[in-house]
Amino acid sequence: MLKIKHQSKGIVSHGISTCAGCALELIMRKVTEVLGENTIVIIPPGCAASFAGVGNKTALKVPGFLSNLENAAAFAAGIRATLDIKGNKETTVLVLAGDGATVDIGLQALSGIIERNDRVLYICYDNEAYMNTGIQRSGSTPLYASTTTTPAGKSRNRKDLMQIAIAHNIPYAATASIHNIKDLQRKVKKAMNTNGASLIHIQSPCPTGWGYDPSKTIQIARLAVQTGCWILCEYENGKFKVNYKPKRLKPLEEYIKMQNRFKHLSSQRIKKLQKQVTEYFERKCGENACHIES
Ligand SMILES: Cc1ncc(C[n+]2csc(CCOP(=O)(O)OP(=O)(O)O)c2C)c(N)n1
Ligand code: SF4
Ligand SMILES: [Mg+2]
Repeated sequence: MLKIKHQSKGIVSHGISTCAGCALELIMRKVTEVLGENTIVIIPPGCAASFAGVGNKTALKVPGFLSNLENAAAFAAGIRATLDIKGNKETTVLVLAGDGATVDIGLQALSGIIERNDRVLYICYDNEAYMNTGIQRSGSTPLYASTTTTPAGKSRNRKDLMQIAIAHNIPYAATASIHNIKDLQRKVKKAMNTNGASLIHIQSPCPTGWGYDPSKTIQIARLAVQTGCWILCEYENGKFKVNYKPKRLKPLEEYIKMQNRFKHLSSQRIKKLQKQVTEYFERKCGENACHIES
């Protein structure tokens, strides 16, 4: 069973300026609860920058840097190399980056740390758009989701970050969801103990950008997994496994009807999206992995 050290609680202060119901705040609290105080955090610009603080005040009890959007992983690699030269193997170097910083603007630096196998834990909190600058579409925005730069719905599929990491044969990579904190913390523990690069891709529901009631964040996260829109999986020692395969996927509509970013969808588009989600799920889990509830 996963044991969390009590002294590592409370690394993130209260009164953070994230929006009400923001999943990112919960992610930050639950990740640092596992990592403890012997951690250095690199955060690129984005909503997570609110943890780095304003002026001479910070919201974190651990040291860190606000990097550029394109080079959080390179910052982390430099810090890791310095710690290694000093003989410090214990400190965890963590990157906490958004999806834009990860799958688009910082992808090259991320690829670099995986190729060199730098012992850095890279966490991508994925709110599925460039939220901090006004909800612009990113490479991780799902098909048909409306953003300020795709008001009629995005016409492209999202990038598959796990697949990108697997193509590099990363020692450890996983996806996680905030509706299952136990699974998330188990994966953080594994990643922090990996002797090389590790990646955790966590879906981070965003009431402001997705347009839903802030009290529904956990429900939305759970529905994403139950409908197959977010697949819980791991890649370890060259082996891929899906952690949760529901016998029946819930219909996609249960997930998207709660969010304004999908409210413009015609029934034809919902059908197309359902087909895409089911096919993707089957590819990951093996054919006929599950049925759709009717
Ligand atoms: C090279 C570069 N381009 C654009 C920006 C402006 N910018 C700052 S934060 C941000 C959004 C980042 O999006 P994401 O990484 O998804 O994090 P989120 O805001 O969604 O938390 C952008 C575009 C920048 N800082 N650097
Ligand atoms: S815009 Fe979204 S991700 Fe950013 S702080 Fe608000 S709820 Fe969180
Ligand atoms: Mg984002």
